[in-house]
Amino acid sequence: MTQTRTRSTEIANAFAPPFDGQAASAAYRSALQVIGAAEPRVADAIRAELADQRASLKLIASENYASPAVLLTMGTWLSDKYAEGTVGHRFYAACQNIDAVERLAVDHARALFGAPHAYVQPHSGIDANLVAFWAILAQRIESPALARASVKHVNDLSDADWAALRSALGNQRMLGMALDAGGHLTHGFRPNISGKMFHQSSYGTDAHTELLDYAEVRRMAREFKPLILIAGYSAYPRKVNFAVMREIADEVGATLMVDMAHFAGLVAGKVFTGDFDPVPFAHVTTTTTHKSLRGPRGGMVLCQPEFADAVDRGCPMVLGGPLGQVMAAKAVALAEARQPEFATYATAIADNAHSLADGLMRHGARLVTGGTDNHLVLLDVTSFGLTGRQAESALVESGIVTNRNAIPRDPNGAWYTSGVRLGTPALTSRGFGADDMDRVATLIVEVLGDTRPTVTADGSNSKAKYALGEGRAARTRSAALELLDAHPLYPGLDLG
Ligand code: DSN
Repeated sequence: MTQTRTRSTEIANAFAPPFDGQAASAAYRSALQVIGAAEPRVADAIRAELADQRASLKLIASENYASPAVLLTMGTWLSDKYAEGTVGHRFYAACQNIDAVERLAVDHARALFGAPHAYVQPHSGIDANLVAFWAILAQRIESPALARASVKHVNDLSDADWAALRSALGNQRMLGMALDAGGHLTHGFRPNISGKMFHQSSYGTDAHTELLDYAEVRRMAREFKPLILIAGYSAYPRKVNFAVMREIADEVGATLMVDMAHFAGLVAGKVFTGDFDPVPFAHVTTTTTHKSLRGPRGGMVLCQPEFADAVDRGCPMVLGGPLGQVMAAKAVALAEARQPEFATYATAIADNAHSLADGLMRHGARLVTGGTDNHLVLLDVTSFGLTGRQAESALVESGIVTNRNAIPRDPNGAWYTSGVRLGTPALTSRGFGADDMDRVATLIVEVLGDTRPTVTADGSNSKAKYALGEGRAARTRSAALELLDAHPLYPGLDLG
């Protein structure tokens, strides 16, 4: 009886977990009442964020919409507990409930990805990468140094041996994908801590095809001899063959680390299988949990057994206390991703990216690599006479939220850029299909085709200022709203 009543209020689209609209509305109305009594401006911002997200086409490739179950799990007293250490081995008492949720998240992660070991404490992707770097350094540099000195713990090293070890830890090499080819700042670039830790070199993409050139990666790896070969990206629109990357790593004695933050959902949903699934090939795989995986904001590390102990020392080595409420939400999201419907969702993400790419190219737009086989498209906006910054702003003004992004060998640098990155995970969660994405492509081209750079006093084009054609933003916003209304965000959720 109860089940029948619950089902009658469940609202779903084909690509998102169903939820009880009445129950979720009641939960959020009550929560906002309680929050509003303490600081009304925060309650207002929470309400406004839902309204804003409902009213725009979200094409930021790294964002998504987590389910109400995932979101509600984060607003609980699991937040109030300190739980440094690992399941069953805590530095604090009374961690039985944190143990329960962390164990669940770990079990779901291992089963979902077929990973020998999972560590679900990282608070973000950067944290997950730091845990991975230090686990690799601990396993490959620190452990042999302890063995050579015949001691078990760093505290037992002589001052001279400790100084030698610190110097060795700070003198290792990392090879990763170049930023303007789609790599990520945490893969050894100077502004990030990883670039200050490692001597880094990066592989780009082929000048003509803009595709990853494995022969070039191999040549560089042989010459550079990195301790860590990193694969993974945040703006490369293609699959990576991880079997080949592992072969290269093995050949030069490197540890293969894959950062699958962007495409974890495609791995979980079996869009990327065989040589394109990183988990069996990488020694260590890192991810965020909030992008295509559609979980709470956070990170995670998967690894082969030889790195498990070192990875589990992530907190307190590089992380602050684990967030019990977020680990619990990771368990919920991973349980959702283990449902067969998640594979349907993941397939739709990739199909939608194809449709978006085809639509853009049909209108004459140039895409980096000429297309996509994952969840993102990198649009070169130079043919519209715009910088990435102008394109990003004109699109946002028209109700289409994207982010500017460098393209390979970008003439406009990393701030203004010459590209816009578009991703389909979020709109797919709303139930958008291939035809809808084709319509979105048309809207994007209409806006960019109707945007002109402002001419500055010296007669050159501004890189930031622009003008949109009369009425363009309003027309596109209204066309976008038609699409958005047909695919409501959190249907049945009414804040009152
Ligand atoms: N911020 C994420 C992205 O947008 O790709 C990665 O850090």
